[in-house]
Amino acid sequence: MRTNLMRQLRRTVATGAAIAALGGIGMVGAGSASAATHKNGVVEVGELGLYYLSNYGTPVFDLYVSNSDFSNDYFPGTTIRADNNTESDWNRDTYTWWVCTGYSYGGSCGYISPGGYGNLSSTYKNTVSSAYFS
Ligand SMILES: [Ca+2]
Ligand SMILES: [Ca+2]
Repeated sequence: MRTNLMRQLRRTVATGAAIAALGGIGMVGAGSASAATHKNGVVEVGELGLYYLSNYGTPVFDLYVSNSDFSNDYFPGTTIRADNNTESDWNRDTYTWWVCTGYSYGGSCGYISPGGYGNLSSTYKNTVSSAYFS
C-alpha cells in the first residue's frame, strides 16, 4: 500500500504538470492552482466519493487520501456523520479504493476499481467506517 506521503508527492507533481499544460493555452486562472481538494464535498479527479444516499444522492464525503476512522468525519458542509452512513460510491481515481466496515481497515472490505461507481451492496450500505487506496 502506498503511503499518504507518497500520495502528496504525486499530487504535487500532477499539479505542476497541469499548470504547465494550461499555461500553453492561456487558461491559468485563480482556481487552476488547486488540484483535488480533500473533503470539500466535490468528487474531483483523484478522489473517492462516498455518497449519503443511493444513486449518488448528496451530500458526498470525498477522500483523496486514506482515512482509517470515519468517526470524526462529517459530510463536508453538514453536521451529518460520515461513519456508517454512506450508500453509493464513485471512484474517480486511478488507484483502486477499498472500503471497510470496521475502523483501521478491519471488518469486511470491498474494492472499487478505478472509475467504478454504483450503489453499495447490502454488506457495505450504511456500514463503511474506513477507506484506503492501493
Ligand atoms: Ca474534493
Ligand atoms: Ca477520520
